[in-house]
Amino acid sequence: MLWPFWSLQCNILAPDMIGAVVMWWPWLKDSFPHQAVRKFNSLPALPPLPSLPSSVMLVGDSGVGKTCLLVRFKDGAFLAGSFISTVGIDFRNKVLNIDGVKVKLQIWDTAGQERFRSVTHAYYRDAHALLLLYDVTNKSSFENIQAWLTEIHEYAQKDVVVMLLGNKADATQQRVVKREDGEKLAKEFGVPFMESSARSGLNVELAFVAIARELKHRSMKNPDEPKFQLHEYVSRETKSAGCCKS
Ligand SMILES: Nc1nc2c(ncn2[C@@H]2O[C@H](COP(=O)(O)OP(=O)(O)OP(=O)(O)O)[C@@H](O)[C@H]2O)c(=O)[nH]1
Ligand SMILES: [Mg+2]
Repeated sequence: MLWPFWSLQCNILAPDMIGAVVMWWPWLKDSFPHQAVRKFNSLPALPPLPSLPSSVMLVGDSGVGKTCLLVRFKDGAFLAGSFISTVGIDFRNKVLNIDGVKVKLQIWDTAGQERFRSVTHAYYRDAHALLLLYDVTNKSSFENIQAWLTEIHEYAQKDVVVMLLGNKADATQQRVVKREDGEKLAKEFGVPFMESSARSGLNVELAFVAIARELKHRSMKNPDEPKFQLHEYVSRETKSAGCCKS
């Protein structure tokens, strides 16, 4: 008994419904994205990016350019003028965003002078990474690298990340250490290597980014992520930048 009544209602309502949808379609269509945005906005705020604190130490003979390298990285400037040797130890912080992860670098600028060596020794243990510098215009700073590595093995953690930097690559006239010699030494000790210049900025950012990537990879330990190869990354990036010719 209800059937005729229901079919009658459908016949009356259906054309009205279709008409209504057609009439209101522009409004309905436009309102969907707004709804979506409103829903999205009402979601709770995303948690802040994870942050990894990492301690990096700059080591090497006095005058190789440790302080200048740090100032170039932190402030993007070169400390020209008279050389003021670091007394004891100093530090600066810089946060890098590595693939969505904040890597908070605490960078320790050590004094290269012999008389401060005991101060430096006390800080090795807490370092996650070491940037070991020599000066391409100073042969003895290069010859002392082996002694620095011995000291690092004695005082630093076993798994500390070490990278060798031949600094002052801009000083072509005064150069006494060839890039190939730096590469050879680094290969011998199994550490990544690049030449840098605090004056021109060559490879300064890259050196710290490479270290940050390695430290991030070590602490995240994401099994889905392919293993980060610091040596390969450094040689690929330095080659692609065409950086090391001088
Ligand atoms: N041409 C050139 N000069 C540089 C470069 N980096 C540093 N210098 C100069 O080298 C001198 C020593 O630089 P610093 O950064 O103070 O050396 P350091 O290694 O911190 O020395 P200590 O604090 O005594 O251990 C300064 O006169 C700088 O101007 C560079 O990349 N190129
Ligand atoms: Mg210094």
